[in-house]
Amino acid sequence: MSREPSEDTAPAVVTVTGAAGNIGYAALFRIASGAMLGPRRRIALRLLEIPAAVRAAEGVAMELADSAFELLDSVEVHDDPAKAFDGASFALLIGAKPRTQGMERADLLQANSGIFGPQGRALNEGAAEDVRVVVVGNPANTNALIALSHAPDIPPERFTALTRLDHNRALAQLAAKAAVPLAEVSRVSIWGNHSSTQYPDIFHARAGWLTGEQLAADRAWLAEEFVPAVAKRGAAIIDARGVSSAGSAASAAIDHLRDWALGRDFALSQSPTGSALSQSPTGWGDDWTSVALPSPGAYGVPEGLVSSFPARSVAGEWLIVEGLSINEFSRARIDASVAELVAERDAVRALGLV
Ligand code: NAX
Repeated sequence: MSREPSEDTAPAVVTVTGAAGNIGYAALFRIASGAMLGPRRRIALRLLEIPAAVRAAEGVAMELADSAFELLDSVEVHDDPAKAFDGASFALLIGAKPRTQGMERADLLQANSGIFGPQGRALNEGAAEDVRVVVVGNPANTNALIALSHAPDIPPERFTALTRLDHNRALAQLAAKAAVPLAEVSRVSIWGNHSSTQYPDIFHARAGWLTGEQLAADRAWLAEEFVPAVAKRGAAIIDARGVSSAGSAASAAIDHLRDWALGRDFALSQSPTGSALSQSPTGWGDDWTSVALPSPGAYGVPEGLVSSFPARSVAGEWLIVEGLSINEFSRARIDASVAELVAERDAVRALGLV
């Protein structure tokens, strides 16, 4: 890594890949408006696209200029990862190769390694020392694994994958079920892969006065309605909109990086209902969020696998919530999702991609 950590007074370099795509378009304006790094941090945006979409990304850059964001220091458009990641403190890796009809998993992983391998190397060479990476492009967990394995000089825990959208979906579903405001729902966990095998765990949750055990008492509802509703919400959105989630995915990526960099105190200070919780030393109270990060071997997840855990960001680092009891219902589902991640990791290993 070539650069010193960025200072608060200097603009933060934020690199967004897939910048002309749906999620990129939904994310960039909010990042430039201060939703991610707060109302005082200036931002230098670097947009990375494939050559065929550079013109479209330049159009997005024109619209960003036309929005006259006071915090927006500069916008550059690149098709070269080395230039796009130079000095980056934040990287949203959104652009990825979608699965097309008839494509095998190995083909998908191979195609994405052609994106996330070089991007990992470019981050390794040029990113700022304090770089934080969130992989959004699917298969997000394994793409993050590929990227970090090409970035030996960056601590692996700086590479994360997005399961905050799944977390937010679970919060919304639970608030609706318990008929309480969303701000009264806490302690939900997403485990495993950002895929249909993911496991949204509510056994430790709270919704208003209801405890996790009370919420989960109806096991048929839990197994047949809640878990699939969260895991398959992406497909339901495609069914309704005709295109995949973009606004909610962008919003979740921004939540993820904001909490990671600034902590929960900051998020709550901006929220209409958060003032009481922000009295706790870390700002999290007894709440947490969900993040896919390289496993330290916690909760039986093999070390190094990029898997989703309940976590809190404290002083700029994600800390996995320790000591949660895992019952049989949860164990079976966590193990199934982790088995899928192991299979993906073994496939990329067999192809020599990590
Ligand atoms: P779009 O197809 O609208 O946009 C993707 C953009 O990435 C395109 O503009 C494309 O030119 C660009 N791109 C492709 N290869 C690139 C490369 N090597 N460097 C830079 N840019 C590149 O897709 P969009 O709807 O924005 O979704 C992006 C990714 O997010 C997909 O992989 C999608 O599956 C994934 N998602 C992940 C979610 C999550 O929670 N982790 C939820 C939403 C979404 O499904």
